[in-house]
This record gives sequence, structure tokens and C-alpha cells, in this order.
Amino acid sequence: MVKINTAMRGKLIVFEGLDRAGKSTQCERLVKRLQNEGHTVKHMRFPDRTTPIGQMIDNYLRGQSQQEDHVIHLLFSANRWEAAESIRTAIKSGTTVIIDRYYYSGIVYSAAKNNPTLSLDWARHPEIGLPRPDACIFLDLAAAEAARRGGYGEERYEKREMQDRVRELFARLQKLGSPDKDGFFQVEAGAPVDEVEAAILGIVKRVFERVDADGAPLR
Ligand code: T5A
Ligand code: NA
Repeated sequence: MVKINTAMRGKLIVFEGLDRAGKSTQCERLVKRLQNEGHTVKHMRFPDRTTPIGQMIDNYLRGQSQQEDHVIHLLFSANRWEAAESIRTAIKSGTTVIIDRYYYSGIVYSAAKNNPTLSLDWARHPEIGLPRPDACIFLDLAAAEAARRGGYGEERYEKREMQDRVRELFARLQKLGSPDKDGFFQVEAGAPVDEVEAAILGIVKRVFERVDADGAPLR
């Protein structure tokens, strides 16, 4: 379905959305689908809880440690920077990289805390220079709907008011003209899994075609 052109660079596609929007479910499906079609695919997620920085983030999210708001923001960002070179290398070698959450989450969740010195704009700065996605697929789901899905409420940000602010800020980030505005695709995530997957495949196909036709390197 998604044509392979081995002479071309890989594509960088990230999934975003609220907690429980279905990002991991859809990332796994997309990775398998592309692999079955013969693409080389690298599947990543942020936070990457396996690195020393990622372990600090994991402790924080599980409520086992405290971090000052700016400090945890910078740790989330650092956790992406430590992977930046490997993402660029993969893309150059023709590997498509699919990521479960990226800097959009980084910016929005920190800004949703309403800390007076941690604005959306402040939060963007440490992310500037990271590999820019060819597409950000935003799985949109009302917070009330997300709360009805399994396992909700176990981690630090999984509270209704926080999720409502996060959803609002994702919308604002998109409207304010994020640097990747053109590559921002919203998908209605309340639909059955197969329908959400079909919508995503349509987007991914267009992104592959656009990037291959354009021939520009990853920014
Ligand atoms: N964070 C993250 C920051 O603050 N800054 C950052 O820089 C970054 C990167 C952890 C937290 O860290 C924050 C954001 C988060 O609060 P995480 O590890 O990605 O981030 O954890 P979650 O987003 O909480 O991951 P979840 O696993 O909760 O959400 P997913 O991946 O969106 O949802 P998924 O696929 O696991 O599905 C959840 C449930 O819904 C069902 C699934 O079967 C599952 O039970 N489901 C559906 N049900 C009905 N219809 C559908 N279409 C469904 N799709 C999935
Ligand atoms: Na997830």
C-alpha cells in the first residue's frame, strides 16, 4: 500500500495525543504494517525510560520522586536530545522512524502546569534543533472518553483537569503555527481501532509520497 523506494531517505512520523488516546496501539500497528510491506522501520517512544535520564523521568511520573517543573521539563527534552543523532542516522540510511510521543507532548504537558515562568513559548526553546517530523499524527480524544479507557489514573498527569488543559494547549500549539504546521494531521481517536488505523494509513501514504517527491533532507 505504501510504496517503497529504497533510494529515498526514511521518514520521521510521530504520534501525539492525550494519555490513553491510542498512540501505542496505533504505533505498533503502523510499524508492523510498514515492516510487512518491506520497509525498514525503527520504533521509538518518549520518554525512553531505559536511559539514566529516562529512569529519573519514570520515577517522577510514578510519583516516586519530586522534580521542580523546569527541571523535569529539561529532563524530558534531554531524553530526546540523547536520541537525536540516532534518529538522524536512521533516517539517512533509509530507515523510517515511528515515535510514540515527541516534543509536542514535551511542550504541552509542561505548559499545562500553569507555572507562571513556564509558558508555552519558554517550553519550546529546549526542543529547537531536534529532528523535525515529516508528520505529526495527533490522536484527538475528549479527556472524558480517555478516562473510560483502561488503566487511567495511575501516573502523575492522569488527572481530568490536567488532561483538559493539555488538550486545549495542543489545539493552541497547532493554531499558533508550530514550526511543523504543515505536517500536523488530526485523527478522531474515539472511533474503533480499525477505523483509526485506516485513517492513519491514508495519511502515512500521502506523507511518503510527499517526502519522496520533494526529495528534501530531514530538517
Ligand atoms: N510527557 C511525555 C511529558 O510530560 N513530557 C514529555 O516530553 C513526554 C514525551 C507518559 C507521560 O509523560 C508525559 C505525557 C504522559 O502523561 P507515556 O509513557 O506515553 O507518557 O504514557 P501514556 O501516554 O499515558 O500512554 P498510554 O499508554 O496511556 O496512552 P496511549 O499509548 O495513547 O494509549 P494505548 O494505545 O495504550 O491505549 C490505551 C487503552 O485504550 C485502548 C487500548 O486497548 C488500551 O486499553 N484503546 C482503545 N479503545 C477503544 N477504541 C480505540 N480506538 C482504542 N485505541 C486504544
Ligand atoms: Na503509550
